[in-house]
Amino acid sequence: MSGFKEGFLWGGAVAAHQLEGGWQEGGKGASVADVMTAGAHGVPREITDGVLPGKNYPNHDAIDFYHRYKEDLQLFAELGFKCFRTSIAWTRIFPKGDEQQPNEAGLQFYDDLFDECRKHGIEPVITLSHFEMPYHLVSEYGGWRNRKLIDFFVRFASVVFERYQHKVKYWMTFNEINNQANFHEDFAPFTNSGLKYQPGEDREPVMFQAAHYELVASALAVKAGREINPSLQIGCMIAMCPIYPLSCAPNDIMMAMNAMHRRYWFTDVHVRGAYPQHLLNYFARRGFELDITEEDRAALKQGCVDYIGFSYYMSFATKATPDNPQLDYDESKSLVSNPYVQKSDWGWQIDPVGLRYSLNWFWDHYQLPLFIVENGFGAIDVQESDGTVDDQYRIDYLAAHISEMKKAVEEDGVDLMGYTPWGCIDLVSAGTGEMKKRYGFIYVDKDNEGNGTLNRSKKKSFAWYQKVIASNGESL
Ligand code: P53
Repeated sequence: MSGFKEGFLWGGAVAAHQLEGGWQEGGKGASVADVMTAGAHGVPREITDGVLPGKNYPNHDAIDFYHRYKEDLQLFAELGFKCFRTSIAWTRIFPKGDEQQPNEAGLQFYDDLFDECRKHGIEPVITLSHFEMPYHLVSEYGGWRNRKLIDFFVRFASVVFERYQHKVKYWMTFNEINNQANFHEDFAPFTNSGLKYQPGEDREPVMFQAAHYELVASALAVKAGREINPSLQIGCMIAMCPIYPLSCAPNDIMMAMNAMHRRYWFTDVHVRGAYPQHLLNYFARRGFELDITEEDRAALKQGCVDYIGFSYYMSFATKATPDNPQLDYDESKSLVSNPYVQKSDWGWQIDPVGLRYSLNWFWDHYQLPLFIVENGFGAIDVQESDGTVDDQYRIDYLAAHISEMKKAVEEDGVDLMGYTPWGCIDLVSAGTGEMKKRYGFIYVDKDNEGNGTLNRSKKKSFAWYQKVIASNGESL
């Protein structure tokens, strides 16, 4: 008998900007994703000053889910999905972000989408902000470095909670809010928070300030959602890459502990409604003077999340070095290669056991229900002449991870709500903007340059995942 609970939410996950396309349809405004060009492994996506002629912006058309969602949901229903995780593009509802009134055409699109889900018995699971905030809030307000964004976000959240409260029960506020712990690179600060740094600017306190405003906005949104409808379940969303010590040398252990502190304190604030003391001490040591008011602290306490949603793709490793006596973690410098695991073509360390470890880590720390809202294998798929794709490597990756997730539930007793593998249909990669980095059970005929018919077809993993769901995780 399977240990997954009754009503376990098997499904798949995507995000609006990575699949919808229709970037200017229905009154939609430009988002941060609309000003990012295509990159590749080792070639960062360029963040342009608005939309420039002659550049390749892969999110503009993506896989045209905006027009094809009925066909795609039909395939998800065939897979047996109990739930479907996507996001609401903020720019369809508030095209610039600072309007007083929402855009009805955008609201109608998601009404239709959620009705279509419900028609198939598929529960929508919705992220409010998934790397797609209005670009206007960046160019006019400086992104989340500006406190005004709290009100804009809470207005957006309240409008959609009110509108969809009878169609959507499960929500998350900010996707992978902790990616910005990697603040030395440009991608995470921009996609998480709409931050563009000045040359020479001290980036770290800016990141902490932006994250603080987001955490306050998240808490106020949770509070507003509960007032609108107490049956809503509102969670956070954390990118979990557990950071292992490279060895059992005591300073390697301490280095890994500090690294975990610096990447996962966001969860403490979401769950407990307060900053951990180690972080307050770090702010003091570094002389960061952040705008954190008494009112903010009260808001954080009143908006603790109902569950922890998280992504898991890979684990990290770190070690102490003599030039870093305080064992401070800098994500752009402190990570080392783990000799015990393999890597994907994009250098992501493949570590199924790390998923069991992560589930236990979250459960031990927080005792809140957990939801694996992303997991998957980005790979180059080859379509045979008969249209099939033999993605056995994807089946192997997912089977190994589900098997560890099962141990965490059955043997370790963690409370797990569901599992939604990432990119259940091929879509635009967030990190690189490529189509070539595919995750789906469903192949989409489109290449990096934007050529292709956009036809959908089933990969080998389609029938496999269908059986996994039908057997409640027994048949791997
Ligand atoms: P791509 C970094 C590390 C872990 C997850 O990523 C990440 C990232 C950002 O690239 O992002 C999440 O497409 C994110 C999705 C994204 C997915 O992982 O770079 O929530 O939007 O597509 C996979 O291969």
